[in-house]
Amino acid sequence: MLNQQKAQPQCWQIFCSVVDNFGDIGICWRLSRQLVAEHGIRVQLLVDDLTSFLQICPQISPTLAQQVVLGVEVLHWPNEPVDPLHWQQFPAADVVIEALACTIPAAYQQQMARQQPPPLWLNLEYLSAEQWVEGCHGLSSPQPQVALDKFFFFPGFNNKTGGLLYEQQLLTRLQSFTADSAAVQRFWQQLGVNGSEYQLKISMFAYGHQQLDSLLQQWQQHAGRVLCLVPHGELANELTRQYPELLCTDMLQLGQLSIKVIPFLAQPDYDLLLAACDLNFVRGEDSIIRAHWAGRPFVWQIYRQQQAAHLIKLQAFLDSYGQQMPAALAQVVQQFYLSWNNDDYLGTTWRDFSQQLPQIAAYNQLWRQQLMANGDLASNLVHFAKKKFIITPNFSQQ
Ligand code: TRH
Repeated sequence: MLNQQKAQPQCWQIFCSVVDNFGDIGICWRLSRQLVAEHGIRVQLLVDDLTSFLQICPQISPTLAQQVVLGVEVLHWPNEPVDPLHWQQFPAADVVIEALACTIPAAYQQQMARQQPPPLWLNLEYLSAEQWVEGCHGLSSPQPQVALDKFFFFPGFNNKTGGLLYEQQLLTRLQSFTADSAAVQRFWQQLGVNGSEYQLKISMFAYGHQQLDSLLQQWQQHAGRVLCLVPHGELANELTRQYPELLCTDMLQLGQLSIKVIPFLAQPDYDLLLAACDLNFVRGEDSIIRAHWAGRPFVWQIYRQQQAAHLIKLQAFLDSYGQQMPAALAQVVQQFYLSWNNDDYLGTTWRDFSQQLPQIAAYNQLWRQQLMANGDLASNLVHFAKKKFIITPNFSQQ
């Protein structure tokens, strides 16, 4: 166990349990890096699945119980029941974040309660554009078992929420990348693609679609050449089952459409992919936000929940995103999103949607500006902590 000393800088612990896929660790990893790099905070990221982590961060050694990567102390949080003594010897940080509905161990909660002053306990929630979020953001919830308060911190799309994750230099990095045609060309070459051959380059990160073929058919007949890049994963497997040729060819050619399965990229490279493509299909909570920053048209496949709860979240997002769009454009966008998320036939909606790509791209630039004006989530968290925390000498010096 790492020895923590109560000295500068402030220490934050982020607990991350990987429920499924890469969104949980994707978000926690970005937040951790940013707190270290931009706020000088010492961060311990406790994560229960280092193998998933490795997918988005090649520097991770999945067998190490503790390691430091990009300044973040990464600690394996074992899933099996751990001796309560383990947690009793684990010093609580100044700020403890339970990320994305995970639950920190009871023995550790006791440890937090024993600490004087106790840590600020935050629950970093899932992303939603639903209106109730605004009323709950920042609220405290008493935890009688340890006589501590836990505060809810909600990401979101307006200034009544905690905002969205983005790094201070992100736009500059993306803009200098897209403005440097040699760098873009090198990027495509690394993926084994000649980018200039295609009129429409599409990245396709999705859970799958029962009528994907109706979209692929449209792309095969597109006026110009279309490139569809599919990262390794469930959709790539689905396509390979449908087109076994993908097993032995680098690039599948279907009329105007070329399909290429690409490796799962490290997070910073995935940002570049989103910026280099003309249209990005994204899924889950983290890639949708990265697609926003790329400033290109995007289509969101929301993570499915029981009893279609995700469709309420999707509608809330569409209402918020489309609020300042011309009505006709908002309708086209909404229809395509709904067909994409409901596994509907995509032929007609794609034709309408594709005609609006330039308008969507222009709108997305404004929408991005509006979102960024809410401040980034990491800075908003630090701000929130400063306000809520019984100001310690450490904190006030930051
Ligand atoms: O992987 P996801 O489907 O994760 C999901 C969602 O977050 C969902 O909301 C959550 O409830 C569920 O997990 C448990 O989609 P998401 O959120 O977009 O996360 C993908 C991460 O992978 C994101 O950080 C971007 C990253 N990524 C790469 O780093 N390289 C890649 O090549 C690709 C395609 C993605």
